[in-house]
Amino acid sequence: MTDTGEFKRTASTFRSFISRDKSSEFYAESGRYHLYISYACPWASRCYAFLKLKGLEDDIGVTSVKPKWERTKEGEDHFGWTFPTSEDEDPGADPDKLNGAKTIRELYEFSSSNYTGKYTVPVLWDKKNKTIVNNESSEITRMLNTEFNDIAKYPEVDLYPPHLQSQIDEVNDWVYNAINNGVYKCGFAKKQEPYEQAFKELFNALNRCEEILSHQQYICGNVLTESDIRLFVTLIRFDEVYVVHFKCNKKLVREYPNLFNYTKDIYQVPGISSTVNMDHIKRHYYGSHPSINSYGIIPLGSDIDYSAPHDRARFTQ
Ligand SMILES: N[C@@H](CCC(=O)N[C@@H](CS)C(=O)NCC(=O)O)C(=O)O
Repeated sequence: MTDTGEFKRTASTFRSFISRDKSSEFYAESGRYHLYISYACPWASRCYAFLKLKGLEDDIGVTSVKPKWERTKEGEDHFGWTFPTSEDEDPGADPDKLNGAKTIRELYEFSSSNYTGKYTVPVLWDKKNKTIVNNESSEITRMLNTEFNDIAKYPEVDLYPPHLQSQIDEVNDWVYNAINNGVYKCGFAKKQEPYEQAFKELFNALNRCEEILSHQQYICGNVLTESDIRLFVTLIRFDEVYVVHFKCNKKLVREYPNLFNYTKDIYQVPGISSTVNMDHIKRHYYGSHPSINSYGIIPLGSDIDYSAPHDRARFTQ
């Protein structure tokens, strides 16, 4: 939070790269890496979506935390991601079988004794060196896209193809600032003016997407790319959470015909629906931010069926 009441996201700290080059410190081997996620978190979910789209489930394990933040250390005020103690404590959340940690915080503390940053997900973990390799989703997705191609079930899937890279980078830039992070800027603003600024930018950007998606199936053309996954993770949370919890209430995604059908289209790409757990999403946001929802009441609406038919096949005919 800045003095002017704006929400500013801090940069990630662990920034090593896994590589397909055998001589590298973090060589892309099957069974060596593990991805810690929260189904609630859009940044973690985009990594999980890449893992599914590349067919890496048998090579990289995944553990999901409990949705609602809890105290991470006795006697301290910090609240964050925790693991359940058994499989059935909180369906969808898994105990940390790999390291026996009770919290994501412990993984950071194992990896760096003087770590002072936030204890965020996603965490990409190296079992061999018992350390966090990387905790920045935009980098993790790039590694999953290219570096595991010798073992991935779908090496031909390229979500960042060379001929679209500059366009993807350009789209990611405004989508990140105005939409992915824009909803957080609306939700966590502590003053009216930065909220209004973020709100305007958000809806201008959504209008821009709506217009682009009126003449092509995906945001960078007629092929699914990284930019679609990045946009999707915010759109799928929008009507259920951001409209209410983050005061993004100019319009619902389902009032935009192209954006809504596009959200359903991406949801129905094989593998993607299994990365969306709406129960975790709602319980996390409404339950973990007492500063903006002090009683933790979870709104009952809207129960949207994203598996319902959509009209996006019109671009492939
Ligand atoms: N730069 C990170 C951001 C990840 C992030 O902000 N994750 C949030 C959940 S959506 C988190 O774990 N927050 C924990 C906290 O703020 O203490 C990425 O994109 O990977």
